[in-house]
Amino acid sequence: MNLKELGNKKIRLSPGHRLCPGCAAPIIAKLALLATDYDVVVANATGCLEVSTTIYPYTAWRVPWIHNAFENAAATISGVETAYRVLKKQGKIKKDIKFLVFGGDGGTYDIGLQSLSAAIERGHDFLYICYDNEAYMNTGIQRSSATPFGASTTTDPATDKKPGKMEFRKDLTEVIAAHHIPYAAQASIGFLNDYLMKVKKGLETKGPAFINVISPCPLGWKTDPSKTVEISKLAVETNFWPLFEVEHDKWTLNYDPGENKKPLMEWIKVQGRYKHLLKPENKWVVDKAQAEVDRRFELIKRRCELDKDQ
Ligand SMILES: Cc1ncc(C[n+]2csc(CCOP(=O)(O)OP(=O)(O)O)c2C)c(N)n1
Ligand code: SF4
Ligand SMILES: [Mg+2]
Repeated sequence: MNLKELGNKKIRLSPGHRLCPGCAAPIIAKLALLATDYDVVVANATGCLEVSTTIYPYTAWRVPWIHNAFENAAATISGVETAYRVLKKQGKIKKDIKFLVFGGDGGTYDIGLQSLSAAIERGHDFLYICYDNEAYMNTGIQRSSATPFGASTTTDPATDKKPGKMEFRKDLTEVIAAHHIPYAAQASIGFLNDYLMKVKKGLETKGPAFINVISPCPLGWKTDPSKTVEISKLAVETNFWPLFEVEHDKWTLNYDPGENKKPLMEWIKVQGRYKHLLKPENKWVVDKAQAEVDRRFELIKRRCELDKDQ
C-alpha cells in the first residue's frame, strides 16, 4: 500500500476522542478505516474504544456506527449484514458496503466468543478486528483470558505470594482458525503495511474474516505512551505475537525474526505490569514465559511450513 496516498485519504475516526494518549486502539481503528475505500458500517462492542469515542452528545466516528452490548457485537453485525443482503436483492440498496466490528479482548476472547463463533459458523460477510490490550481496561485493568502469564492486573495482582497471572493466555486466533474460516490473521501496528494488507484482505474476503491486533495500553501496561508503536514491534520481534495468516486453512508465517529474535525480557522490561519479574526471585517466571512463547511460535511455524507448498 502506498503510504503517501494513505496520508491524503479522509480520516474516518476523528481526533478529539477521549482515549488515553498513546493508546493503540484508535490507531488500530483509524488505520483499518484508511485501508479501504468502501463504505463501511462499524459495530463496536463495549470497551475503551466505544466508551471514549462516543461521549454523548459527541462522536468521533465519521462512518455509520452501532454500539451494542458487550457480548454480542458479532450477532449485531450479522443482523445488519443480513438486512443489507435482503435490501440489495430487492434493489433498494445499490452500492457495495462492508461490515466491520471492533471488540476488545474481554468482548472477544471471553464474553462475546459464543456470538462471534456463531456468526462465523453462519458465514456472514464481515471483518471482526479484536484490539487485544490483554485485560478489561475500561473497567479498571481486570484480568482476561488474553492476559499473559506473569502480568499484574487489579484482579490478579503481583504480590509477595504470587507473581501475577499464573495461567497462559488463550490463543484466540487459533481458536478462530479452527472454524475453518475464509480468513484469520494476527497483526501489529508496528508492521504497518502488513496490517493494512490484512485489513484489506479481510474486508474483501467473501464471508467471515478475523484479525487479532496487539494493542498496547499505556495505562494498564504502564508503558511510555510515546513508545506504543515500538512496543507493538517488540511483541513481534520477541515472537510473543507472531504475525501469521490462515486463508481457507492455508497457514502462512508473515515474519520470522530467525536468529535476530529478541529475548522476551526486552518486551517485559519496558512494561510496568511486569516490573515484579525483574526481581531475581522471579526469574523462573520469565524463563517459563519464554519457554511457552518459544513453544507456541514453533507450533505455528511448523504448521506454516506444512502448508508452504499447498
Ligand atoms: C454484560 C456486561 N458485563 C460487564 C460490563 C462492564 N464492562 C464494560 S466495558 C468492560 C471491559 C471491556 O474489556 P475489553 O473488551 O477488553 O475492552 P477494553 O476496555 O480493554 O478496551 C466491562 C467489564 C458490561 N458492559 N456488560
Ligand atoms: S485505559 Fe488503555 S485501552 Fe483504555 S483508553 Fe487508556 S490506554 Fe487505551
Ligand atoms: Mg481489553
